[in-house]
Amino acid sequence: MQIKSIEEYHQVYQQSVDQPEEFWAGIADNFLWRKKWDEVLEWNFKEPSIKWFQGAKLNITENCLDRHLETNGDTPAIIWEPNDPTEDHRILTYSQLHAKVCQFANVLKNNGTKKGDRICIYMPMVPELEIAVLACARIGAIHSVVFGGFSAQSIADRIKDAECNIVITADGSFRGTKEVPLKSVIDDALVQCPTIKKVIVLTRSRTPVSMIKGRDVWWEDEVKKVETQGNPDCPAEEMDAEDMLFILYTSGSTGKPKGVVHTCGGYMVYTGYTFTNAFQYQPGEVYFCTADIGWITGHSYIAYGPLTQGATSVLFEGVPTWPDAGRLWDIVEKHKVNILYTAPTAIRSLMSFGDDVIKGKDFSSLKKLGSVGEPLNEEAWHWFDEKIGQGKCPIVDTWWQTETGGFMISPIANVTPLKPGYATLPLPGVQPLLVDENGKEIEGNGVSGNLCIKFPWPGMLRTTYGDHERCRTTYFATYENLYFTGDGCLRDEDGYYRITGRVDDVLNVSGHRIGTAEVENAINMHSSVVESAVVGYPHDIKGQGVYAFVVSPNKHGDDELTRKDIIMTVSRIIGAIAKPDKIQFVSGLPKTRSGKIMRRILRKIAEGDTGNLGDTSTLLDPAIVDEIKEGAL
Ligand code: 6R9
Repeated sequence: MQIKSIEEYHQVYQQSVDQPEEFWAGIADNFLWRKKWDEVLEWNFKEPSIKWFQGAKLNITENCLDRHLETNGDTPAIIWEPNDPTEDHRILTYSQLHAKVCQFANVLKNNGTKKGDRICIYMPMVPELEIAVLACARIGAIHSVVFGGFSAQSIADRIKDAECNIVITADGSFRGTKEVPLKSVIDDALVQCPTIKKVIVLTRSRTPVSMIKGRDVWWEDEVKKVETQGNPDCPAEEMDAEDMLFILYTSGSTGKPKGVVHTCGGYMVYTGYTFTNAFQYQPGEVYFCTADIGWITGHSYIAYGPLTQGATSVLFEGVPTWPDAGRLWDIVEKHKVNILYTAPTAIRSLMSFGDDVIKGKDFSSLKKLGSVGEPLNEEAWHWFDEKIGQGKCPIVDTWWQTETGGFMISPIANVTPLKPGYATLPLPGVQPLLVDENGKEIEGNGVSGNLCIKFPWPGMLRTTYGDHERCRTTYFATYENLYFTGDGCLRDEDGYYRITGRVDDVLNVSGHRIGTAEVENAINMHSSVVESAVVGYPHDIKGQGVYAFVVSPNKHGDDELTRKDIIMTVSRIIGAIAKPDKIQFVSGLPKTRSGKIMRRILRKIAEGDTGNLGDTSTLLDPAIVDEIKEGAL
């Protein structure tokens, strides 16, 4: 599947556009199918209805595990590095991972799980998280992983939306010096979730927990039961290519996160194909993706993609800044990492600690670097290239989304000539285009517009769980017959793509997608808030920070306290990742006569660009703008 030269890239790219079905059938031939497809693709972007490899039968875990056993059973699949560097690391070979996945799949069966059930996973970054994910896939249960930083309320919303019946969690998790009581957060969430019949709890932190009789069981006890049953194997459930594999919730412009649905066949083909190409993975290489499995990057490029290719991955439980800001570099040195895939926010943060923390570290094992989540600014690009890559590693800046399942626009390591700040060229099989406000294609080079995709690719989302109409209106209704990404984009003179950021009301804070409406809803729940408007502003480390304009009568006159209370409310409702960085109290918001908040103006004020606020004549009360400008933080 690997493309080896830029000439070959151009030739294969053209073929993928001219004969997409032949192209994808060729790629899919590299995977293990119980039965091959009757039809490669059937689609329309109107409904939308997208079906890849119809009629094919498979189980993705046979591709991730079983097919490597004979030749690569002793190859490490996971090298787990714990939060605390003084604790021993763990290695799981493909054979061991296979055995553990089968064992836990039997635990799930013993606890009543059936094909098609939805299972919520809320766990620390330990091998058991990956085992839980794969065990679900093994028996055809649909996982919905919720990132460990989300609040009880966010978990409850996700469990209810997907009508999950089982939760898999741990007593607690370690992140740096912090201990997060995961089980206790789950207990708070479950007060609202009568559909949950079982909670399986892994021992990790020894944080005290309360176990509810009949509902809560320990992971270790359940595994012992399977052992005494003498039932180590678990044959993989045969799945249709278009059966659901998982749901992953992500933020959009509206208040409620949506459950993006991926299916078995296309997602498998797409993550495997993109992983092996972009990183040019070679057998024996050690690959380290610093993302959390709670996000799509972890799903596609810690779990499924690398495993389909028999790769060795480092799984890291902790944070890059503990015990000190040299932790990632220590891991690179300790495990002789060859490919490091991380995020601009981490690069900028580590850069800010200066050269002392990288002095004396051994980066010689590194061959390839990668970045994801937000635009990689040039300063960070050069630092990453020079200080970490020692000027000898290509930087693979991968643009993609939860909805796309895998890389869309990305360099191919050592094949695509690079340009700092650019995701470069679409991978073969991906057909991007830029459109103007009216959906008219902007042709040629040296142009900017809204980024759309005009032809399906196997890894794309199929629906949003329980609400297909929402999928249609969000992605397929803005521009006819196009998938709209929500991103703005520049295509330069050479046809290279540079993503400029979201053009909708979605913020990208430290690479995490946060809907402004979601944060506003949370802020508005606070008793001394009348209304609020949230926008993003440039932030040196996080990329974007959260700036909230809040109308509050503030009866007690203690802004500082109210500010803290509001931040606490947002943490409680959504999770710490959505906390406002700045809160400005205002007596009113700039609104049009029809009552619409003029976010354009607030965005400019938050960015500190108040020189030219544009046309304010349609405002109901133009004076409010001066007040907000004066009080800007
Ligand atoms: C994989 C992931 C998707 C949004 C996307 C865009 C931004 C991701 C990027 C990038 C510039 C890159 N984004 N990768 N922007 N360059 N290489 O991050 O998925 O969490 O769904 O976010 O992230 O704005 O639309 P997700």
